[in-house]
Amino acid sequence: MATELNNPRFVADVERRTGETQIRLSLNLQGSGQANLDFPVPFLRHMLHLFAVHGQFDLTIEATGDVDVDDHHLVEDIGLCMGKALTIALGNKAGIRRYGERHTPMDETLARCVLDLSGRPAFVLQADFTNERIGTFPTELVAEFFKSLANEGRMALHLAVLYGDNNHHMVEGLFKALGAALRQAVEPSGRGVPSSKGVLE
Ligand SMILES: [Mn+2]
Repeated sequence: MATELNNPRFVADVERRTGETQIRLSLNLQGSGQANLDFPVPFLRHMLHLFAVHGQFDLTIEATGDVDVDDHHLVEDIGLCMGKALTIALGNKAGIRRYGERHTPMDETLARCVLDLSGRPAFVLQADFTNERIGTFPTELVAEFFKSLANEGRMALHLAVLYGDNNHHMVEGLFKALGAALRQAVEPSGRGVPSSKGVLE
């Protein structure tokens, strides 16, 4: 199914309401690292603040959800909305680099992100987390968030913690690496759509 895609505008607003979550999100890929995050999952706020700063993106999120049940729905749906915003903001991806990669040390931890804004969702996370929770945040939701982002952002997202001890540092390294790698991938590079097929959908 062909869809009309505009040239990249680098900004997008997304609103999503379900019986489980209510989310309003604004993303500016050519921002300056301003994060305004208002939702009741403190650890994810901390991580997305790092993502915005290290990617130099402006990111505003106002969200509520059924966190009295579990953080799961809100974390997953914020990932979906971020991916959707990325897809809208990049349009036909003309003139961007497409690929990004970054290693990020965080004290004793080394994290890596390699991504391709290919239009084809794929997700790999290699990380040996040792704690079930980081603060009150269920560690298994780290993968859920990134998977949602990769699916709706239509990217191949490869994340790895090469080594490390502290679980907080491991996740922090991943989010910082993601921000920096994504920034690289959306930077200007030539004029055309960066694919031998001529389209990236
Ligand atoms: Mn921290």
